[in-house]
Amino acid sequence: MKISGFQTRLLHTPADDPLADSIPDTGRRRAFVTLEMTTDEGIDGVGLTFVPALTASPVAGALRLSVDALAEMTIGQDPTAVDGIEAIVERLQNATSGAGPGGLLTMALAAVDMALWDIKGKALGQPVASLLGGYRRRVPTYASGALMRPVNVERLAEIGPMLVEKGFRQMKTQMGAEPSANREVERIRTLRNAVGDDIDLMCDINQLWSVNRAIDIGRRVEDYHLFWLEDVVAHDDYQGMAKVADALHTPIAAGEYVYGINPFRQMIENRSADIIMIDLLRVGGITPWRKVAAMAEAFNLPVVSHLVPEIHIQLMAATPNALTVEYMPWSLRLWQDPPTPTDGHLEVPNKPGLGLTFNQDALQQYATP
Ligand code: SMN
Ligand code: MG
Repeated sequence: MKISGFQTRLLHTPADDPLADSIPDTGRRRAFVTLEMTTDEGIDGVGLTFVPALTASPVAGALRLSVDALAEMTIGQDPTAVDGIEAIVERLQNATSGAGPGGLLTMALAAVDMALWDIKGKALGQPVASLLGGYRRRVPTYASGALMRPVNVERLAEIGPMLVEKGFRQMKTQMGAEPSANREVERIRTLRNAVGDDIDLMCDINQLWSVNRAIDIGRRVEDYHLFWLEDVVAHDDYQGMAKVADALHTPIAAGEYVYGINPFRQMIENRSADIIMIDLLRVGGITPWRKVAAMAEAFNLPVVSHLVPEIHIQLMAATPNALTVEYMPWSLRLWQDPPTPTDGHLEVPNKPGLGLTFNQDALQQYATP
């Protein structure tokens, strides 16, 4: 089998929040780049990447061009060969390493890598989760995106129980933007009281605290038993994060901001985090993702996924030390048949490859020329 062609698209979708049932069109957009690869045997592969920005990013077009450039290099290659995906990805990495390992090229590489695994799965008639080792069918998932910083404390108390009603047993909120430590704690107290003690609550700080503030507020919220506190300080302050992790009982999660494999080594060696969060796009795709997960396993650490649950389900299902899939629904409208949670779990689709088909109407609708 040989890769024979590809098509990319740059899309801008409304920055809405379906889990909170709030679909106000604020005019803000999220930018995605989709990849469809074709082979000489009629098997297609799909890939996806996106620009993590809240407004139309000036570099979204450059991301698409990067996917084009990398996909072009795969023409004539065979992802099912003995010298297959690892070898292809290594060539792409080597060809771009002067412009990497972080940034747009890594995120572009992720889309190509995904499509290669999708093609291999379809060629062999197996879900990617099986190709990666196969561990379980269902993985716990948590609601994300509905309880974020702009949501005020009164709305937190309404939306939390709504998510429980929808079947979620775990959900994530955010701190980091309130004017006082008391007001930060108030958010967690309110949400905990609203959902009760049996729901797992995560909280994301997105690097907004100093080490001292993280220890101070972190101690004050320990009474509310958070499942984890995420990115409490600057993502590359490995020693500062370790100080926070050491000072608190609450597990510290981190990892979504780093690119490639090596920063995870720093994070793990420094004992900065108790839970390793891997972003499929920033790590550079499925091929490096599983290496980070295995590195964490060797240190007895669990891993969690960041964004794109429809693709991460394949990886998380194949990973014994995987804890829970972030159900962030941003990219779901791009697919015909994305997996949806039941009883707080996501299940691997009973289809080969990634088990996903682009919704061609959505691709047309959101395409940016
Ligand atoms: C997050 C990061 C990037 C985009 C959306 C949300 C957040 C998370 O840090 O962990 O979901
Ligand atoms: Mg986060």
